[in-house]
Amino acid sequence: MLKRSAAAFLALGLLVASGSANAADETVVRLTIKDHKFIPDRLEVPAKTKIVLVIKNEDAEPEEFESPKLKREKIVHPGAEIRVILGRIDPGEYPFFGEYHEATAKGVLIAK
Ligand SMILES: [Cu+2]
Repeated sequence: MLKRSAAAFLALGLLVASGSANAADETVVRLTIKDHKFIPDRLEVPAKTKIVLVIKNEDAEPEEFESPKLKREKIVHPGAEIRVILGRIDPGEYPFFGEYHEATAKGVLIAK
């Protein structure tokens, strides 16, 4: 009985360990669209690490997150939240903008 619970405990420990290792490998960065602007408009992320951008649109109109340099283009519906997986990017500056409100919705992601 004691041996069995020790084995179960060890198995659970391994599951938890591998789960947290995956999470640590990923950097989640949040962007909010409000009043046709990106908040924040400047993001710093670690280079060469898996980056996941979570973009929430708090406006009543759709917006399109677009960055030719990041090769991403994705519509965010009003009230919706999307995940944009950028993968591991090289150090540098990556401008982005909202295609539907380009005059105000702009920002830059900086990988260091
Ligand atoms: Cu577009």
